Amino acid sequence: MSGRLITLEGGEGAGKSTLLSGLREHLEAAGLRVLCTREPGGTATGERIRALVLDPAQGAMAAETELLLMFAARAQLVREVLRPALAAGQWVLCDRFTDASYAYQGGGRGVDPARIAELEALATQGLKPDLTLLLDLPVHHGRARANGRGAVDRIETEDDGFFQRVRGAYLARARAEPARFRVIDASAPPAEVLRAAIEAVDALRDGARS
Ligand code: Z5A
Repeated sequence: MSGRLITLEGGEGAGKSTLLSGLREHLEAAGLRVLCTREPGGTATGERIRALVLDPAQGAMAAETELLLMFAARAQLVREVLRPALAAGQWVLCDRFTDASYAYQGGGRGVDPARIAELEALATQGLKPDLTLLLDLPVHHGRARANGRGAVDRIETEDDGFFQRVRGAYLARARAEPARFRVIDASAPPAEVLRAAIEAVDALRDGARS
């Protein structure tokens, strides 16, 4: 039996981590084996790449360098964690995946999406999420939430224009693949965001059973 890959996406402060723990509880209560992971990261190699790519002390980084580092971490995660977990029948909740590269490095930094697609083919070996939950909210709203946390990573130092382009790229991807994406209003209270996500996940479970 093969598992399912569910990815959580959105701008900063959208509430992915909050939603992830609620979804995990829901799926485990339904008797499924759940694995939670994140990008960049999720493996020893990936976590070292994360520390490098998000370190504010790193200063300016070429867009291509940033993109390659994201995909280096992803290639490791796919081989070391995602493929084995899915093959063992686990349901994987992943905090960000390839859509984030199209949104941040494509939309935000202006890298040609055709170049990103080439790296996607190499790094993911055709692995696509079964469901992507896009937590959407106005940029200023998400930034206000994230700023409340204190420490700011290297990418969070970008201006509002960057994050508007990120949001636009995410929404364009959701429009292009409506069967895979579920766009959720992330400005709603946490319980409502979780309810909308559970509805989408349960539809996937029903599909998996039939
Ligand atoms: N990145 C990239 O550029 N390219 C790539 O390919 C990949 C990633 C994979 C790390 O991501 C960075 O890497 C990210 C994109 C880039 N950079 N930026 N910016 P990350 O996911 O680790 O970091 P993040 O985007 O900064 O996530 P976050 O700020 O930690 O947000 P979150 O997990 O979505 O939110 P949260 O921690 O659940 O909630 C934030 C706060 O809001 C917290 O106080 C909550 O209690 C509160 N909250 C949550 N939900 C609600 C609702 N519904 N109402 C009110 N308050 C809420």
